Amino acid sequence: MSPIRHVTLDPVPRIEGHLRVDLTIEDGVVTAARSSGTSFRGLESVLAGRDPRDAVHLTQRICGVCPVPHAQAAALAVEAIDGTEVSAQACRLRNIIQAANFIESHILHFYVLALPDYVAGLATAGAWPREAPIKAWRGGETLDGHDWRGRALEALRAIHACHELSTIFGGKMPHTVGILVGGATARPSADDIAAAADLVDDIARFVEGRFKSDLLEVAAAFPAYETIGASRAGLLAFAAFPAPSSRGAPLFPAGVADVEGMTFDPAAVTESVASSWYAGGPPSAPLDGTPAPDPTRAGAYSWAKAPRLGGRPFEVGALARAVVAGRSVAGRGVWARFRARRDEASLLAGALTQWLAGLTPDAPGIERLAPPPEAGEGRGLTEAPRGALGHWLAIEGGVVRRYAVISPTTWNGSPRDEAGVAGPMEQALEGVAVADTKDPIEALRVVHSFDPCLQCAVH
Ligand code: NFE
Repeated sequence: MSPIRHVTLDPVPRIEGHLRVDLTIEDGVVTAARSSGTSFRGLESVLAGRDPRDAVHLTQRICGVCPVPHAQAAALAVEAIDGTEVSAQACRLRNIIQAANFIESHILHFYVLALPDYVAGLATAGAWPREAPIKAWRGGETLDGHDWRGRALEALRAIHACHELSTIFGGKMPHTVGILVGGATARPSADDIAAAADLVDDIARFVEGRFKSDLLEVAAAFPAYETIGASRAGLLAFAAFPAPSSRGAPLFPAGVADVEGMTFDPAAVTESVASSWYAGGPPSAPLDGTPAPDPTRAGAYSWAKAPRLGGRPFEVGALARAVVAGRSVAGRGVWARFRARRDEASLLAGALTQWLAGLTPDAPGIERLAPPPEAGEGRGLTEAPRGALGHWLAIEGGVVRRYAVISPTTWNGSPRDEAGVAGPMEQALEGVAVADTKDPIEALRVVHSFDPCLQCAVH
C-alpha cells in the first residue's frame, strides 16, 4: 500500500482573498486537489434595486487589485442594452486606465506575491533583509549574490508609476472614478498627456529591463517548472482593449484554444453549483442561477461557483490571451504563465504610447450623462489581469433586478462540476511531486502561477 497523505494549505499565503487547497498526496505525488473559496461576499445581491450606473463603482469594491476591469465590464454591460458606443477619446482613456492596472498587477504578482517562493529571505516578516539572497528554497538551486531586495524595491517604484498613470485619467487608485456608463470622466490637458507619457517611458524601461531579466534568471534556476503545473483545460479569452474606431479590432481578441472543434460563444457560459455552498439545481446561465447561499449543501467545498463554457472548464489569464491571439507561447507550465504576463506588460506599454498619442487635449471623455435604460439585459465582457471577466445584468423599472459576475479566478479556481470534472488549478496540481509534505512549496508555486484572487472569485 502506498502511503497517502492529506495536506491542507489554509490560508494560501501571498494571494488576494481566502483560498484553501486540499491535496491528496500518494507516494510523494499529488493525485487530487480541491480548491476552496472560504469566504462569502454577496456583492451581486447588493446590486439589486440600485441604479444600474452605480454598478461601475459598486462592483469595483469586489477587489482593490483589479478594480478597473470591473468598472469597464459594468459600463459595457449597461451600454450593451441600448447599444451605446463611447467616443474614441473615451475609449482611449478607458484603455489607458485599464492597461496601467494590468501592468501594475503583473509586476506586483512577480515581485511581491510569487518571488518569495523562489528566493529565500524575501518572505520574512517585517523588513526585507539588507542583503537578500542567497539560496533558493531547497534542492541546491541557488540564486546567489544578487540584491533581490533592491530589485523588489525597484519593482515597487514601477508599481507606483502605474498607479500614478491611472490617477492622471482616473482620479484615484484603487477604485477608479475615471470610467462611467457612456464614457470617461477625464478631460486631459496637454500637460496630463505629457506627464503620462513620461510615466509610460519609466514603466516600459522597467518591463523591458529588470522585469524581463529577473524572470529569465529565476526561471532558468528552476527549469522543472517549464512543465510542472500544466492544466488539461482549454484556454479562454474575452475581447479587451477595444479599438478607438468602431471598425478596428480590439487589442486582445476573444476566443478559445487547446480545445478541438470548439468556437467561442459567450451565450454558452454557465455556472454550476454542484460543489458550491449555494442552493440550486443544474448548471444555468449567469442571470438564471439562484445565488442563495446554502452552507449545508452536501458535497460542497467552495463559495466559488464552477463556470463552464459549453460544459467544459477553461483556464484564463495572460497565457490564454497570448495563445488565443496567436502569439508564440512555449509550454503550458508555471513559467509559461509568468512569461505571458511579462510579455503582455511589454505589449501594453507599447499600446499605451499609441493611445496617449491619440488623445485630444482638453476634449471631454463624455458629452452628456444619459439616464439608465428602463429595461433590458446586458452583458459586459472584458479581460482583467488574471483573465476573462464577465458582468451580466437585468434591468427592470430603471433599476437592477439581477446582477451576475464571473471573474477570472472563478474560472481558474473553480471547484468540480456535476460530472466531477476538476477546475484548471485543481487539474494543474495533479501530478506535482512534493518532496516534503510539511513544506509543500512545489504545490504553492503552481497555485501562485495562476495569481489567484479569491475576493474576485467569490465576489
Ligand atoms: Ni481580485 Fe481580478 C483580476 C478580476 S481575479 S484580482 O485580475 O476580475 O478573479
